[in-house]
Amino acid sequence: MARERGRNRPLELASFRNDVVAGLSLPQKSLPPKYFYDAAGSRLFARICRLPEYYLTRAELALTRRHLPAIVRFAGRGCQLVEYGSGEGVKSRMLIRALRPSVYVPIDISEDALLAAARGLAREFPWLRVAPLVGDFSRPLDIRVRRGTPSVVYFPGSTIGNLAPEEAHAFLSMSRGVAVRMLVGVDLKKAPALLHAAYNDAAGVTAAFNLNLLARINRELGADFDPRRWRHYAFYNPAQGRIEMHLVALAAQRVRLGSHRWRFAAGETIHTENSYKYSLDGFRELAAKAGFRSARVWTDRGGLFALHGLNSGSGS
Ligand code: SAH
Ligand code: AVI
Repeated sequence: MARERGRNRPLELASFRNDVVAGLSLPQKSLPPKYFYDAAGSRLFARICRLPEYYLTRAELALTRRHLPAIVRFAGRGCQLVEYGSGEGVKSRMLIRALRPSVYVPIDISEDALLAAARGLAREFPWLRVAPLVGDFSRPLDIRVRRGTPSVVYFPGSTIGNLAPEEAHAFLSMSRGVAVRMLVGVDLKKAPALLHAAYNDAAGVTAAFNLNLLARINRELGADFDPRRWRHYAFYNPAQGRIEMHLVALAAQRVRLGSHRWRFAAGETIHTENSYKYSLDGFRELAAKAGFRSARVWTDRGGLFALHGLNSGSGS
């Protein structure tokens, strides 16, 4: 298994610290969702995917299984497959088996989860060249693909929904430099009650995932958040078309990180994640603005989730 490490720990820690300090200094305190995914956060996310309320993973797996021959015809067997936010690689397996890519480049910010998944795939598919890349897809990455073989970007899970529309636009524009075709998994707009349940599961796993962010800031940056004094809060914001996740201070408190101090009033929140939901046309419009033509779209029988097949506007 070829391996590229795009990481430099002291630099990574410095940007984590800078992002936390900047986010907690805003009028609406906020933290970037990419920091959910340390080893503990990735394990919690894997549990979220198996929750009865979290329909997203099951719906996307079902639609991929159902439309696999058409998806493979669209992507093209033997392509170079680049996957952003690959995580555990549950959906990747199905695609790899059917597509037989010449190389598979999974990219993820969560090093432990990425390398464990890459090792598992390399064992399961001995014929496959797996070239994992630890990195942040919100920045330009040095992705080594060969000229002459079409590259296909796979971005499942509705991770694109965690980007604000302008960030999603920037991401798609950047991907045009890598891919002739894209397969993007997108959660669809639906009844708010279903969305609410998916982000407020009865077992409290999503709450633990959200609260782990404070524990991670303590562990890695030496802050003194008391996670017991915070509560998970997630709701659908219909005007913005997104689920918002926050952490609510249960009482007035102060938090310290090195020389930085923040006061929190009782009930004040830290905004930790957005999860945008798109109509089919809403996503097509976003893709078109970034220069992609929507060629195909596949949905599950319940109409919960969509997989968009996009062509880069160059007609390749
Ligand atoms: N694709 C999987 C996992 C989705 S969870 C699925 O469909 O189930 C989102 C994944 O994206 C996680 O593995 C997380 O570590 C990764 N991720 C989140 N933000 C990232 C970023 N900025 N750069 C790279 N990976 C990121
Ligand atoms: C990774 N991402 C698409 C998930 C989502 O649904 O927005 C992250 C998540 N947050 C809470 N539950 C799951």
